[in-house]
Amino acid sequence: MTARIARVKGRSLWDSRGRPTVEAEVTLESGAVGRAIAPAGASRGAHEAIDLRDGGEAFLGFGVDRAVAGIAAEIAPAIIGMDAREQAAIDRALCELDGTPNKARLGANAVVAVSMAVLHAAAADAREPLWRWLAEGRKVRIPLPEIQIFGGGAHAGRRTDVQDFMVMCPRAGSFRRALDITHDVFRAAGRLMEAKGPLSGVADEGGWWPNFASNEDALETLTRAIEASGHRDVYISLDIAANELGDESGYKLALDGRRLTGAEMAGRMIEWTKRFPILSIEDPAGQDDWKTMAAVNAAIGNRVQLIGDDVLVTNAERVEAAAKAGVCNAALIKVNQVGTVSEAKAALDAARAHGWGTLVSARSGETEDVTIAHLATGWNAGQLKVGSFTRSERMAKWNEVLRIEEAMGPDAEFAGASAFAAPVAEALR
Ligand code: 2PG
Ligand code: MG
Repeated sequence: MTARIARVKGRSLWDSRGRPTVEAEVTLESGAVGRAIAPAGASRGAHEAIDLRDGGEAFLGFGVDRAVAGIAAEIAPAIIGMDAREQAAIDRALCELDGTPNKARLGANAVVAVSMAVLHAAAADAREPLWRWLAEGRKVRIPLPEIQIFGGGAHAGRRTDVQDFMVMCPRAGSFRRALDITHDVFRAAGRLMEAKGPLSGVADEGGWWPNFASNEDALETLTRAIEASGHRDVYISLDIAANELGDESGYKLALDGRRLTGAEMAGRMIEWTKRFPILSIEDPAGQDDWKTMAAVNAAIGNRVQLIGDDVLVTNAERVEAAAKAGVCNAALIKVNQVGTVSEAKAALDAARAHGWGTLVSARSGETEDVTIAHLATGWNAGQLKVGSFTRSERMAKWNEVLRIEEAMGPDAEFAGASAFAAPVAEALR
């Protein structure tokens, strides 16, 4: 009975937006089984790995029959017989088999599902929960959650330009307490919107649908919601997803009726951090506008977390280049952005080597798959971004971390402020 791969099966299922997605199931000779489902982004960077979609009329072109067929025809024969515990070798084989720089041939959706399913199978074979299998005996921290209150941008019909209005509770002391506090802020935000009239459902990641007069109106409402919750030490975290707003030639804030140059965009970000309790900003400029990113980082990177998402696309080489250029102090890690578990881990390790914060992140299109809860904990990433505080494709991940925290018992250590790059953690003290 060995950990050699005996069977690899792909199938198409549905994601949280009701679009087709890929599930992979890997069975080992020992009988251990691992399963994983590919997530899908809506605000994507140009340098990301590419999903294989069928195109055509059916399912608006989002079908995944070709990706699933590739698992049976090519991926399964290539990795059957390999040892599931050799994740790096398997991921290398997947990359070589695909043969493109961005997984375009077999599809990042097929590749990531298989890569993560192999990981699950190896942990199941060892009879360990995935987080503990990944920790390899090292002490790991429970991640600090970054939780959305309003969802905007590409996840909400562009009702606000800023994509994610989130909160973080670095002093909560435990994951459970951080969620309790977030619950109160989320409800307070809903009550404020109800009182003003514009409460109208939730966006793609479960946050309140953002009916605001301006981006700053949203920031003010969130600040008031935090106050109304009665909790202290709750901070705002933004994903500007500025890639969706423009590039080095200028940024369009449609809701505010403004066009900003890169320098003005940097100025706007810096100003917001002075007016609102903002602790973290993701993608304040377009993916290739490193000049604006570096300007923001130089001005406030000593006290505000600046996360690269579309700018880094979970790519270790881009992390290295970005570190040289001084564009951010934290990296968002999305396995499907690069395609395999090993490449995502390499990007995380590169970011950590530069003293950055690291956040394992979901995509806007998700499922019941909770792999990221285990990656964030087992890799000791320090932070976890999942989306908001409603809908089970989001809550499943938060709930999984609660189980992990309970399983760790008195040994559980909440990452809290230690999750940030040293200067930001220091500024919080
Ligand atoms: C992001 C993610 C999650 P998407 O920009 O960080 O919020 O969005 O999955 O659509 O890229
Ligand atoms: Mg982002």
